Amino acid sequence: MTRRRALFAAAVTVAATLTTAGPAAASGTLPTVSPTPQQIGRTSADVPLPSSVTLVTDAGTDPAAKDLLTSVLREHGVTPGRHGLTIRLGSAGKDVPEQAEGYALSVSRAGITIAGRDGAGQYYGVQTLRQLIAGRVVRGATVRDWPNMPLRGSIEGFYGPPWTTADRLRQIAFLGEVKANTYIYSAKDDTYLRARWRDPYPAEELATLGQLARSAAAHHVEFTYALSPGVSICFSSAADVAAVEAKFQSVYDLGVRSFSLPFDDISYTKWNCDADQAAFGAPGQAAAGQAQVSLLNTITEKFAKTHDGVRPLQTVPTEYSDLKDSPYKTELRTHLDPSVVVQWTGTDVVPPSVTTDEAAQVSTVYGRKVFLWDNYPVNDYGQSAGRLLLAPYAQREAGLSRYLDGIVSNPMNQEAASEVAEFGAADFAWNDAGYSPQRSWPQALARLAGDDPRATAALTVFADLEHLAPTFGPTPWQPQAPVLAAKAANFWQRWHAGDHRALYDLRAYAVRIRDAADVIRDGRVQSAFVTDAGPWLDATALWGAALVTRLDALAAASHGDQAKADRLTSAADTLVTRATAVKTGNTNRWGIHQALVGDGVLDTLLGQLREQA
Ligand code: LOG
Repeated sequence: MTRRRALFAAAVTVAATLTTAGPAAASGTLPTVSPTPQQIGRTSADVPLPSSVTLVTDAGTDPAAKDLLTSVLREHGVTPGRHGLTIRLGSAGKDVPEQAEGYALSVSRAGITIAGRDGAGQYYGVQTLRQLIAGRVVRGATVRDWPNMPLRGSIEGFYGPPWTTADRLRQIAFLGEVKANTYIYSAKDDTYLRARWRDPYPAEELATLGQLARSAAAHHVEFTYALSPGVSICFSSAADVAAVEAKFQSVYDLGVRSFSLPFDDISYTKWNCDADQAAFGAPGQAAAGQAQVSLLNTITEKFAKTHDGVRPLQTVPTEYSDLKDSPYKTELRTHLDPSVVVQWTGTDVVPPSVTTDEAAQVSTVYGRKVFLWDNYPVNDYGQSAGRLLLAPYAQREAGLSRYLDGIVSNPMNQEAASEVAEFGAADFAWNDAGYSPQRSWPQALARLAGDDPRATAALTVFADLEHLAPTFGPTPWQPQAPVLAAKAANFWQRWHAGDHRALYDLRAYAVRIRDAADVIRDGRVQSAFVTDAGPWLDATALWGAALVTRLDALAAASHGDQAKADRLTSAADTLVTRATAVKTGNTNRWGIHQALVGDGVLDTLLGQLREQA
């Protein structure tokens, strides 16, 4: 069997295991665990959760995993102690997968065992156990699981207002929850990372970074510190190289063990100092490659390899979004230390899809696996002005784990709203063969809605209206409002065929649009998401009310009450005017903009309905 077919077969096996999964309340079924485990089976009856359990640890028990287990148990009113059901958490155990970060979990009446290949594996075993608890029972199951890609998570790499510390702490906790292990701190407008990269941190900034680093460690997330000196560095200056080292040292001292030197979005056809002309020759692609390689190799030798526990250095090359070989890439392929991890965004910066063929090509030109910097759901560019990007993580081909070191998603300036797409990215990076947007997206929405079924349904309606995923060109890679568009098409077909009941079906959905904001605000939806989505929720309520009113106008007209129809038409016009006037906050690089909702679908439908009434 070829590798491709093997992956396909694995995907089918996983899907087959999970087709039996259903609502947690139904007996005999397993809840959907996310990210999709490599192997999971229903191997035992449910195990009642007693009020006290015996927690057995060993010398290799991971402290973060133990803390998580303790807090999960306490959330369910269970006291970890010396009586009751035995829960073992540690490094020893049979059937532990050999892969890094892997774990084996078994739940039966004889006890619960979580054994990790390493600390992260134990932590992920507990994250899975958390999802197997349903009310007062733990679903009897056996899991063997490991990630397909070693690096998974997010890169705060956008332009515009950087995240706050609260955003970052929330993000780090979220990443741990979805078994992602990487947060790259690379905000474009964080002055100490780019414009003022040489300047040492003031004490207060260092204290905040220390807090983030500690939180990351507690969630098994590698806080990756990314310094972007390319805007002004003199590559041949010993003082500048020392400034990079000093900056890295200052965060190393806080416990940071992962570092990056990104060279994206700089000019590589001019030098920042005359000395570089003497050292590397006339400016140009090959010379820029040489200069960057010299810095990356020096920092690898003098910093990464001389400091305890430091991970391989990462970089973003200046050519990060194409596949073609070039003098620049030849320099990196030929001379860059093989340990250095190279990022790539997929084609065209915001790619309409990422295929295994492309990843294979780019790994050949860079001479190593690449680390995908995935520009979704970032919304810092012109085409995304006025948008929240809430579509599923999609169009990434199963099999990418063969060519990728990992995936980090570049999120929106809106942290909590970004978790919808990031959830999918983490799921895909864990198990690309088993990934399904249709299964993962509802899970992501349910999680944000605090598993509140009404709020999840409302969030699903809302997310359909924020589904457009733009590219740098005119053509989106995911369409706007596919569910509403299908309902509108179905409505017109039936309406023109004389089936006037169609109006009531569409009206029922219009009511759901109108009420979505209230349901989301009243439900158990994460409050940070409600804040992020505020303007778009306000606009949705008005657009929904306009749609309901237009449909009522059409109903009145079709019953021959034209006066009522006219009154309603004018009321709907007012609602449309108000909906169009709802603006975003000044939260993004594109500034204050109309908060777009279902644009191209909802407004078109309203226009068509107006003509009929
Ligand atoms: C930037 C990134 C930005 C993104 C989307 C990379 C490697 N760099 O074109 O900071 O958020 O596009 O606008 C970028 O993607 N360059």
